[in-house]
Amino acid sequence: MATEQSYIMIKPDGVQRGLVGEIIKRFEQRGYTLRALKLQSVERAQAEKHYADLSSKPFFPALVDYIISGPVVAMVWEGKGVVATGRKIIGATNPLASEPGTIRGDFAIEVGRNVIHGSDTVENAQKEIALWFGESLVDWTPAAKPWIYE
Ligand code: YYY
Ligand code: MG
Repeated sequence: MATEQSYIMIKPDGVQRGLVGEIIKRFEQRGYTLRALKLQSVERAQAEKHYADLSSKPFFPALVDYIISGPVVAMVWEGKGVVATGRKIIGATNPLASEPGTIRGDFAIEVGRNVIHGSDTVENAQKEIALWFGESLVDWTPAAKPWIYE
């Protein structure tokens, strides 16, 4: 049975613009299982760790300032193919290149205000989940599981 997990985070613009419910709905309705969720302010050091791979990029300081500019909603979603499918649900990094029907394609215009983060590989998802949640995921079995998986 699938246990793949992705770290999904609604960025401060998504929270400020009232998109939390809409974004959660898209993962929930697809059939993915919510394993952890919290609204939190982000320390600069935490944002820098999360985006450590991008620390040499010219946009890194602005990216960190953006992520710490207001509360974020941190989540772990689980299910078959959730990392790659989550990226499809989210859309391309630059919202102008994101297809309509994706979260960024429906709700964003600029790359520096692209509403949501999603892990890009299973390995990075595990690192990000450890960074944001440690071991504190909720273990539960959705009643709908046999209606989503054969
Ligand atoms: O995984 P994803 O969020 O789609 O893109 P990344 O290449 O990992 O970059 C992380 C984050 O950095 C992106 O969501 C917005 C920001 N960013 C930027 O501000 N300008 C760029 N040219 C590229 C990325
Ligand atoms: Mg990324």
